[in-house]
Amino acid sequence: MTSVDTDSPQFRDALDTARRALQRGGPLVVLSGAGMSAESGVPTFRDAQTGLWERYDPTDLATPEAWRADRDMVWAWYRWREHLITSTTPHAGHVAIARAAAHREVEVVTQNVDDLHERAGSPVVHHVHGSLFAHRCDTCATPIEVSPPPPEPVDRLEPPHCTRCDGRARPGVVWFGETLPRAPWEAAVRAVTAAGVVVVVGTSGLVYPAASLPGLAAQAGAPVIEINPGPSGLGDEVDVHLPAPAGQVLPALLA
Ligand code: BJW
Ligand code: ZN
Repeated sequence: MTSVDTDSPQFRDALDTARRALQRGGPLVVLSGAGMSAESGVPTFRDAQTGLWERYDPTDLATPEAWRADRDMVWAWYRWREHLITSTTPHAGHVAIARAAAHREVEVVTQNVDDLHERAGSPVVHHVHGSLFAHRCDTCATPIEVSPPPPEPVDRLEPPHCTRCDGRARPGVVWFGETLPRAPWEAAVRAVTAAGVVVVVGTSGLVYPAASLPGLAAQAGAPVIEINPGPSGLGDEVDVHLPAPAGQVLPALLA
């Protein structure tokens, strides 16, 4: 991760600008991506990766084509990620967002398929890319309860059968080429267009339609604050960029 000097005058100026933007009335909307979970130990998609991530391009596995080509491999990978996430905990940034909801209206719109915002106590979380834990039949979409994931990564695992048809359990996430679930997507669009201020944290801003949400907020008149230690695909829609890790800057910003 890029190291930043959070004591520099430039960073302090940016933090002051962001704090003033937060003083505007109206709901605070947080748009989070994989970088939000990074300091909890969940690997992102597009940063340099370690371990199992080195063997796979995660975005190659996040497709219906990958599922059709090698279901047992994709299922094993998602089960391993479930295990990984259940062994992590929310960090100070998740907690700061949850605490902010005690004194103002806060809605979280997340691309993340983990449950770290909920476990930190955020009351309103819209999962626009679904959830790792909401397994359903790949054929008839019936929800399917599955056993806990194996504690060690395995190369292949057969997904359980559906009880209603000859389909199999699949993860409840949104793969490339699939439509986003209607209710969270509509809630996300409503939230950003009604926002008083928007904080975008830990996303490369490359995946659509989620990457269009900061622009919608800016068009509707909300100041957009970006927290990301690295560069992103977001541009003019961002009013102030705080180049620091979420766990470090969110507690300072929202305190
Ligand atoms: C830190 C940090 C720290 C590090 N603190 N920050 C319009 C234009 C072009 C293409 C399209 C378009 N509309 C649709 C498309 C196609 C496609 C798309 O966008 N492709 C692009 C890649 C070009 N979109 C879709 O297919 C979407 N569906 C759709 O549009 O349906 C309509 C349709 C149907 C049929 C045909 C056409 C259209 C669906 C997208 C689904 C994305 N799914 C995934 C996998 C989810 C399941 C899983 O988890 O396995 O979602 S892909 C992956 O990327 C995942 C993420 O949610 C998503 C975004 O990634 P994110 O969160 O931004 O993470 P990273 O890794 O990219 O970035 C991390 C960032 O954190 C970095 O910037 C770091 O610097 C930063 N960071 N540490 C703060 N400590
Ligand atoms: Zn079924």
